Amino acid sequence: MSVKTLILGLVVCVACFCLISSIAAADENKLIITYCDGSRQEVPLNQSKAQISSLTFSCQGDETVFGGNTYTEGALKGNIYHLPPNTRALPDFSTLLPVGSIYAKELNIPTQDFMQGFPGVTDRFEWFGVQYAGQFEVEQDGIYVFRLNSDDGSCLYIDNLLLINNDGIHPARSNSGNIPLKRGPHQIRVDYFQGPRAKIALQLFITPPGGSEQILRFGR
Ligand SMILES: [Ca+2]
Repeated sequence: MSVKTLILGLVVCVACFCLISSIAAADENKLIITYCDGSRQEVPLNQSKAQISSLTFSCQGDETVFGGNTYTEGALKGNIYHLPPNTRALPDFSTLLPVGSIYAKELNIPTQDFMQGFPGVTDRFEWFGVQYAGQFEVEQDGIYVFRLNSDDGSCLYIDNLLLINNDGIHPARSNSGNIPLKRGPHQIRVDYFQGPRAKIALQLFITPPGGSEQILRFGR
């Protein structure tokens, strides 16, 4: 693959993903990619094909930090909403029309730059919301602890009961709650919104009885 082809492929990504601010050929064997956050990466030409495939995949919006566009059995389904600028708290999503949907096997977005976080079906980096809903199963009766970390606001509902309220505009912040659950399936809902830049975060953890904290996984 020639340097020209590589650069063309990457420029396509620049146009639709906006992670890269510039690309230059360092020499015959390397490219220098400068990302929008100012970081730089030297990519040897023999590894560039994989790099481009990865970036092109991102360009297609097929996988984002918030989930993918492909239906995945057992995954959380997230409906995405545009919010008015200066939204200060979670809206009542039932009064809004979604602009699209995504599927997520986990919510595991540690604090990161807002430029890396948008749900694919919209090009918004801020002022959007996602309402995730689905099911999870527990293997034994007992008290389960949940922890919800987010930037900005989020709320967790288990079996239609509000368990964690982490709403509002704020940097990454965790709130926890515990609930007795019977063995078997349970309904879950996570409401989230990204207000202003410059950071995003959304993580949902579970601690089973006698166990250690882990990211809650959905589907296979
Ligand atoms: Ca934010």
